[in-house]
Amino acid sequence: MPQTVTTPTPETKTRAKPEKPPLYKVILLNDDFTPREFVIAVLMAVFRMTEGEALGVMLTAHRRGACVVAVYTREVAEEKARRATDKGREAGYPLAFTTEKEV
Ligand code: NFA
Repeated sequence: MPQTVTTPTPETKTRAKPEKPPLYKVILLNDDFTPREFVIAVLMAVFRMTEGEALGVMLTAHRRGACVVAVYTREVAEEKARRATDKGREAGYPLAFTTEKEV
């Protein structure tokens, strides 16, 4: 007679865990030429910030040299940094946004 082997059902199921995508910071860099109001307008348009949020980020970059604007997946971070930097260039300003992988 062949034996019937019953494997106990584990109470906690083990699943292949989808890894979280790495996140990237978008960083606003200070410069001496871009007008404050222009920086605020770009932050509001590209990063969907309120005027108050944009003012805070702009002032932090102005005082400290740089400020983290927001965190996204790599494609979104790079696209937003590029669009925001392009808005400055189109207006003749050296405004710059970079991206940096979160540790
Ligand atoms: N430092 C710029 C000025 O005084 C303002 C600025 C802030 C530019 C943050 C770029 C980033 N007009």
